[in-house]
Amino acid sequence: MSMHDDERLIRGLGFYVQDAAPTDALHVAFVRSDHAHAKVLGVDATEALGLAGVVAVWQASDVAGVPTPGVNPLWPPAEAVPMPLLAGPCVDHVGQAVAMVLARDAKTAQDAAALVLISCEPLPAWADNKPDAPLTHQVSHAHGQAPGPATPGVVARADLTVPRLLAMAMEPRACVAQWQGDSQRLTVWLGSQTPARAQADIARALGLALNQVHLISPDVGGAFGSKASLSPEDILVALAAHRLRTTVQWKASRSEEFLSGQHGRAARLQGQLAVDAQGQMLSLQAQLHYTLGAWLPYSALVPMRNAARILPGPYQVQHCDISGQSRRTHTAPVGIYRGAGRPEAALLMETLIDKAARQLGLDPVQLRLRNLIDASAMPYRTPTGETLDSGDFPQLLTLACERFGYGHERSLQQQRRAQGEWVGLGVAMYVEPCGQGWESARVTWGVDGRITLASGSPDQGQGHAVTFGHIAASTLGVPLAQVQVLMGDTDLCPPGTGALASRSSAIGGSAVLQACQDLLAQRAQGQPLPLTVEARFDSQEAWASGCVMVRMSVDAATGQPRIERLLWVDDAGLSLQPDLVRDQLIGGAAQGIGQALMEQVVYDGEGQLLTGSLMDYAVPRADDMPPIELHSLHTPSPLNPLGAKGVGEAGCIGVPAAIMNAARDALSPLGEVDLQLPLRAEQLWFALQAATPGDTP
Ligand code: SMO
Repeated sequence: MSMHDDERLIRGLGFYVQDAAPTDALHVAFVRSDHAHAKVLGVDATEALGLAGVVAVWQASDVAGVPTPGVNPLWPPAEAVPMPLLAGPCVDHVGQAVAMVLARDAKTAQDAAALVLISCEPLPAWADNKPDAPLTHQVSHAHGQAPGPATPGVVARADLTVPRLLAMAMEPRACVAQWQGDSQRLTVWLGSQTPARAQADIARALGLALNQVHLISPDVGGAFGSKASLSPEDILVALAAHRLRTTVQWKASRSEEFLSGQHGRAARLQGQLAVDAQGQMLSLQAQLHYTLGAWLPYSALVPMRNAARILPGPYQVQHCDISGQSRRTHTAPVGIYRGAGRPEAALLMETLIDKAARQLGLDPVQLRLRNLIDASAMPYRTPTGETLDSGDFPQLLTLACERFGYGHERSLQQQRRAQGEWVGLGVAMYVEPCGQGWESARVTWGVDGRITLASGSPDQGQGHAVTFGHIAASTLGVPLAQVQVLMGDTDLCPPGTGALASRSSAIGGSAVLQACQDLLAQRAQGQPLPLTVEARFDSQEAWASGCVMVRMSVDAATGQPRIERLLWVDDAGLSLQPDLVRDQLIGGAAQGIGQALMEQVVYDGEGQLLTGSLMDYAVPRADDMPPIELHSLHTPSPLNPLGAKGVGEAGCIGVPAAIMNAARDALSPLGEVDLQLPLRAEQLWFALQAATPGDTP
């Protein structure tokens, strides 16, 4: 990983796993299940093995007993759900790998895969939102005294479905593994957010010592949570290279990402918010239902846990009763995806607040202002037991209103409604817990004056290699060009947590700072070069926050929604590289807009995937993006020396909730309209048809 990456990447000079073209590699093709749930009666590879160039066809019995990675041990699931490398005795989702073909070239591997015969006996299957599916994990948070039934005020209720999504990294999964006979080591090229954990998981699966696995995560074309843990396919590629003492290569197609890549979200959120006649939030109750896939990636339980603990957001709520359940389905695995539960929390809370405001006849901004936690209350202990380290929520909202011209926008809305237009304003506030745990840095000051900085947190396009380089250069007082940044290589970098959950700048950056300060101190004491210092920075969670405001119109004839304005005030603490922060916010907003308006992975009731390609799954394009007006606050986090918080997930958290509120506000002349994400034209058009002839916006 070098500095000044944008130009290199844009010019096509990046090096991705798919660019690795080892000579004499065996190529892999997977035979995948057509059934969502079935007993595998037999796998017949006779014909496939007869094809010239086919080296092996593996099925479940060939990989039985291989240790596979488990889930995060902090939260053990109620039932053990092992990751299957190849399906057997049952297949548990459409697209699950049942057999693996190894051949001399990719085309032969694919041709042979088509010749493998699988016989199955179908079993009952189910997909998302089955209330009695096996319960794998649950949490509950109860706090405070529920208000009596006689308390005057309103109770807002919401029942929201959060679509299943695909992270849609530009680069599908790929893995190359090469056995080095002379050193008895396996080199694995894999796009990964967590190289150290991937190295450990592969070593354990293969029965190798940790240092016998060299994991290289080169340039990565997007990850967003979906590359935070290994796929069965990755382990199989490594296993084959080790067993056959050769080089093995696999590249997923886009369709394979839909079939067996990690999905995200897939939740149903039920909540009710009681607010007294003065607009004080009294009670928040919620039941969060999360779907898990056929097996559990390392962080599979995180989205539900996050949504439950974050739900009250930046508001003071006297009484909370929140429960969450995660249940298993016959679908591709569901894991973390940009936001990991935070978007669901914001969507439910912000929808409830707007509904309560309409019931009270109170402006939604006013209702929020009456309930926001004050900056003077920081650090603030939330009713779900979290500690907000810092933030100034009233100032966020006030600044957003000022820059948006909120009062003026409301009068424009009135004017346009009078002319028959459907126009809505949506507000959403959010918190983004980030920077949790630890990260490492190793910094070497060479005799030639050059600085080599190695971090445990790799870069998948966020650009934090540049941020880290700047921290080193400014701390050590050397030109940036003299700093080399190494990431994503377990031979060159110290073990670390990795780049996920918006943590790299806050803790990875702080580790770099700490190592550089130590280095400087040693140099001041006259220690001779070369000097190397390693640091580990450990932290409690820092809480970023923000406020998004949207103006949306809905075409009366077609239902087509149009985001006319999107203004956003984000507080990610002290900003280290404003350009990179801006780019992260805009990228996150694009994904948030996709979630709000168009993206949805759909299974039918029997677990058949109906959206298996980009023909069926819409992602936002450049012309779907509105101009985004960005403003920021910089409330420093007291938890790290950079005062930094996270920024990576913010767009997916605040933007969909604000868009949802804008759409509901636009249609509010029709009464309370039940809307669900994604807000496609069809749904809005149908809602408009409910208008009686006399109704006007
Ligand atoms: S969803 Mo993120 O990469 O923790």
